[in-house]
Amino acid sequence: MTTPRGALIAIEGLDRAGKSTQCDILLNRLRAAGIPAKLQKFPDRTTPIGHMINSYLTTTSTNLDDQSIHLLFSANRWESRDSILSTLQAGTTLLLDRYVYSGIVFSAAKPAEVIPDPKPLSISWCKAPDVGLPRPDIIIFLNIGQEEAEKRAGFGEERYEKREMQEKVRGLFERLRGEGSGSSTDKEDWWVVDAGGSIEEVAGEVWKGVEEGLRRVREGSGEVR
Ligand code: T5A
Ligand code: NA
Repeated sequence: MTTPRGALIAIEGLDRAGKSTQCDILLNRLRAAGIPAKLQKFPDRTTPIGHMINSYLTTTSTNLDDQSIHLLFSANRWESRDSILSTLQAGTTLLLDRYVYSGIVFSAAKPAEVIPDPKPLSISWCKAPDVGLPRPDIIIFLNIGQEEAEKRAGFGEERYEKREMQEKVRGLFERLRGEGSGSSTDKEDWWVVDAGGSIEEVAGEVWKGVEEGLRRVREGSGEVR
């Protein structure tokens, strides 16, 4: 008998919504439920491309034009494509801490003052380089108000963590939830969670979304673990 494949679960949301916190909890919860699971974070700052991205995000001295940094974020996902597919194939569920959706909205949201030559990147241009990457089975979106996000530790330390940019990101995520990423012919289903509650409350809602998503996938194709 062949091993059923693992599920691909993307956790998305605004900066400081609690994605990494929730990914760790979910990873343990899946394992406790007997589902082999792994975690992959994007950007993956450990690779040579990831080092460039990290330096762009954390220093103002690294200047890259908007198109170049957008393509680096995408390339940073493409360099993981084979390992994503082989992980799923081996029957392991894979959690992604951010994925193509962050890639699209953050680049398209850049306000004029971040770029010297203010030509915002179009959503369709931003979607193109990620077309062909594995499509998540489940997308969990952590929704948080700007005021709450700003109260959380570390907000404002990196390049995009500014109120105006974050408001733009919020609007573009809403648009993307409506129209899909374009990397597949079907529109993706998003499970939206209010991330303003306590860590435990949010974890409970995330788990509901994952259980619901796994049920839907199993009923649809029956192939997922
Ligand atoms: N980006 C990313 C692009 O532009 N293009 C791309 O293709 C991709 C993939 C860095 C930036 O890169 C951009 C988006 C970002 O601007 P990152 O490395 O994911 O992306 O950023 P991080 O700084 O790691 O993550 P975030 O700022 O988004 O934070 P998280 O993961 O949402 O939040 P987390 O879990 O680290 O929690 C933040 C703080 O809040 C507390 C935590 O303890 C922590 O102190 N917290 C809570 N406090 C109260 N109540 C709760 N429910 C809480 N949950 C967490
Ligand atoms: Na994070």
